[in-house]
Amino acid sequence: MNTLDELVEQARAAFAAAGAPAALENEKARFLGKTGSVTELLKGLAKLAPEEKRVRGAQINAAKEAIERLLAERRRALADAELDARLALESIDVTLPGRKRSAGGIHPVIRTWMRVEEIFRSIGFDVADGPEIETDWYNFTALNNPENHPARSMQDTFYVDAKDSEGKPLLLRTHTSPMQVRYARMHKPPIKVIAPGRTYRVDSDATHSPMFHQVEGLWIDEQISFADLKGVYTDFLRRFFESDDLRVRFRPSFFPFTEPSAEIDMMFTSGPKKGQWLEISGAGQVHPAVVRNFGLDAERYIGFAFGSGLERLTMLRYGVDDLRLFFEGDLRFLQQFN
Ligand code: 2U9
Repeated sequence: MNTLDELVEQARAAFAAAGAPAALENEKARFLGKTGSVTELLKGLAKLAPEEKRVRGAQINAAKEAIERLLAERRRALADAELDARLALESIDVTLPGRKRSAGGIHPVIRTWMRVEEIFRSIGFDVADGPEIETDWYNFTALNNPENHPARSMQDTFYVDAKDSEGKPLLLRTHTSPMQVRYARMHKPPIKVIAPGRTYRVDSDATHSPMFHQVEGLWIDEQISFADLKGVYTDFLRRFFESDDLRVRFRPSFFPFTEPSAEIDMMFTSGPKKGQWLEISGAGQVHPAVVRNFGLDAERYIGFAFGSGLERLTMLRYGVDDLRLFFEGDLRFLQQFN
């Protein structure tokens, strides 16, 4: 083997031994760089006679081209190996299950809200809507709440940093009643309306949330009585809880906006809560002062009202024992309702 062939073989061995692109480029410099062996051989040509120079020059160039080919091959092999290694590392397992984008669901309290609307609409009640930020008059005064009533204090009511046209601070409604006052002032009797919605009170513990939901009802006509209220509410509860023999009783109570007032209790006659009286709502005959605030003659018109917490109705219907579950946003809880 002549020295040029040996040089090519040395380059082949050196390139093969280079395990990474950087090492390969170092080996390239040893053969083809400015002071590399091939370059040195080419420099030596200057000393030769013209004929010898031509023959030797061609031989050296052939060796140089062979080394360049070996270098290109090795570069490609190393690049391929690097790509293979990356592909193996980043490979996608196409047999894995896809990431699901799951559909949202209806919150259990909203489900109750929808159910309550459907039942009351079916017996001729309209559904009122209204603002969550209210004036003092609609939330308290129109509902016969005395000026010094504790519910009006900052400890019980969220006040907003803005005033109404009378200069009184606006507030987050503490019940859905103001919607009914607005409705009653805009409609003529007979009035049959429910007002479901969000309400706010400064209260937060295991059984109270600062934001909760209520549904209230108002029925104003000339010839109605507590018996009508009891009939309507019993029908509602039986349909809501899908229990035809559910029992209902009224107990005396007090609210500023009704006189007389009552607590409504109900009792299941089957199921896990069978035989226990459960407080479910409040009710009463609308106070004459409130009827006058609708712009109506309190001697001619009589009104009945009721109110219930949508969370309470939901807890009893589904057997949920902790109010906080409704507000934590835990999908393990919420998914059970969809
Ligand atoms: C007007 C006049 C009277 C609505 C009523 C109740 C009794 C009542 C509570 C039950 C639990 C609210 O969610 S709760 O804390 N409500 O007990 N609500 S009578 O009376 C009205 C409503 C509107 C114009």
